[in-house]
Amino acid sequence: RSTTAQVWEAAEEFIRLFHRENVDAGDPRARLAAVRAELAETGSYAHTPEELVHGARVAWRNSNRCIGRLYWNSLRVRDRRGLTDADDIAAECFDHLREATNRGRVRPTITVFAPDAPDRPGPLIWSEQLIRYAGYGDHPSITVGDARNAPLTEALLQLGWPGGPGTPFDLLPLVVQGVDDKPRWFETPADAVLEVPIDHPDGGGWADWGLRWHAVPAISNMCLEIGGIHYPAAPFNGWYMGTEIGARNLADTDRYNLLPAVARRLGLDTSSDRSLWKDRALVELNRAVLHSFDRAGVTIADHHTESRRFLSHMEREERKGREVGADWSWIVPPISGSATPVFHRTYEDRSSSTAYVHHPGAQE
Ligand code: HEM
Ligand code: NRG
Repeated sequence: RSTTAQVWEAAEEFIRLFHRENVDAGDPRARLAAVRAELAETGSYAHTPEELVHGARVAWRNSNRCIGRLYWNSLRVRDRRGLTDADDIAAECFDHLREATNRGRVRPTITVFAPDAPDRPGPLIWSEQLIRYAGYGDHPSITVGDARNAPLTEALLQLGWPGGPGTPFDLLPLVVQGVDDKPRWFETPADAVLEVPIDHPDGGGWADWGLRWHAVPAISNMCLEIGGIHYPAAPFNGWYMGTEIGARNLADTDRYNLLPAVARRLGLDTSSDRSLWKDRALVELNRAVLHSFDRAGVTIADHHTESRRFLSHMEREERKGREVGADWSWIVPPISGSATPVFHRTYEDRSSSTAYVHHPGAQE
């Protein structure tokens, strides 16, 4: 919990930044006085709709781990700060998915629910993302589905979810904890989720394998902090970079662990690491992901393009007199790092009080 003095410090910095970056908003003095008075009286203050929009965008701009920041200023912001109840929040999350998916032309979007109040925490979304696949089993080597989501799957079963059909790609319900309530689960409507079947451009029976992934990554367990105000439920999405799916979700040994199966399908010699069968399988799996999203008409970036965009972003920001923070170990793509320009330099990992922050104890 922050003291009023800490909230004021962050608020003052944010309001000054807002007025500096939005010259139409005029001189900040009147607004600063109003915020100070509201803080003194209530222990909190309410952002104007314009401050909320800019704050959510600046928090994206400040996301040191995100390579996709070139378009930070066009984030669509859905202001749902009036909502505190789980069923309203779940319904708005599903509408968020429909609007953001946009039949495949993915639109970066955030929905902001009620903030923490001084005497009462705001709502919380337990699910790491709005769309997650179940993981059944308590050890990665025996899990059916996504082992990363085994704890969430277990929590759902404890909450009375009957379980899905048991495929490797069962959609989990969304878990939402409203204000003054216990967590509740909500079955995700099929029409809110677009999925892409994975096929390979050279054929070889990949389509019959039944691999798939969802079109939209929507992180729902980070807290949006703007000028000292905390929005604990504020799910956001952009589009995927192919490597997130092809080099991590489907490939990591503690996720779908598919490299051995891909290598077998390609007829590679897996008897020695030195045949580089893992490397070759990774490349083909990533080709399959990009090819499949393209064929389905779903927005996806490749890591070469997204790396170039990130360096354009840095140049543009620096021309505007703003320093860009970044975390090398998250920015560099998980395959072919040195073939992308983001690899060949260093970054400052600076922090800001307007940011997306992991809840203590949440999955990173
Ligand atoms: C992380 C790409 C949009 C905020 C990442 C990562 C990638 C990425 C590749 C690293 C993920 C990982 O290794 O697991 C993109 C692309 C976008 C996009 C291609 C397309 C528009 C957004 C938006 C926001 C955002 C709209 C917020 C408004 C973040 C944050 C992280 C992140 C906070 C770090 C997550 C964590 O700590 O777990 N992004 N992103 N990104 N991105 Fe983006
Ligand atoms: N690697 C995760 C998603 C993390 C965020 N990535 C984005 N964010 N592209 C995964 O599901 O693979 N975004 O807001 O677009």
